[in-house]
Amino acid sequence: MLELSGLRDAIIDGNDKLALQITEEALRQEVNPAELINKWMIPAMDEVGRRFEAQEFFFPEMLLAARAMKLALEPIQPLLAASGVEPTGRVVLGTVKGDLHDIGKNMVGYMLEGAGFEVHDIGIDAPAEKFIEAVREHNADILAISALLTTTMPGMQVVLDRLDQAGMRGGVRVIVGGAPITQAFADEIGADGYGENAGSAVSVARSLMGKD
Ligand code: B12
Repeated sequence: MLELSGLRDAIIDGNDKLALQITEEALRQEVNPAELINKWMIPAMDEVGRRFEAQEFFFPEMLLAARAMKLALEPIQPLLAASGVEPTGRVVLGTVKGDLHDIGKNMVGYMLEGAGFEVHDIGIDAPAEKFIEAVREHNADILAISALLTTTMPGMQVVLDRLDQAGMRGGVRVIVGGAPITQAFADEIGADGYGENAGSAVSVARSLMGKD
């Protein structure tokens, strides 16, 4: 019998091939992708974070775990993004300047695509100007910004300020998220929405589009 705790352990151990193998087998056995992500994969990353904080893990271990997580997410991505419906809205998505974390951002992107949004991902370490240009280029309805470090959170305020200065703040709804972000922080910087996880990113985005 397939032991799904092996997926969590493979990610923590940075064993990307095993993590992928278990994920593929689980999907063949029709295990729900949401269960794989929420019960085994995200807790694995939380454990990696805990070990990093406790100095049991260092940067290389964290990087290997992230690689394993990303590889294991590959066969899940098309399932999250599968949707044939009309675009619900256009989203520009990115991680703020100075921040290289993108696993959670990517999951938000897949889920938004799955909910029918057209998603333009501008990647990681994105300066404010890059967000502004992308919003303009794609005529975005929603700008979704991710930050995983307490030191990069203020970069979100910079993006909002630049949007304001460019006279574009009224034309786009801004949603923010990432592990250190809270509703209080979102309110403080004047964002239109906050999502704790990829699922709530979708409900917030839908509600901002008036699609509740
Ligand atoms: C993997 C990882 C890395 C990888 C990232 C690889 C990659 N491609 O992403 C690497 C090794 C590169 C890395 C580097 C660093 N990291 Co790191 N990292 C992590 C770790 C273990 C997991 C992050 C993750 O992927 N989580 C899983 C995903 C699914 O969750 P998530 O990102 O939170 O996303 C969800 C929600 O937050 C939300 N969400 C995310 N974005 C958005 C956006 C919107 C709009 C919405 C609505 C929602 C939303 O939805 C997502 C899905 O549900 C965390 C610990 C942790 N548990 O968070 C530390 C952690 C974030 N890292 C940390 C640190 C310190 C660093 C480094 C500074 C380490 C160093 N000394 O160099 C560097 C910084 C590099 C940089 N400039 O960015 C600290 C941050 C502490 C702090 N207070 O700021 C943490 C918390 C570890 C710890 N406990 O100390 N890291």
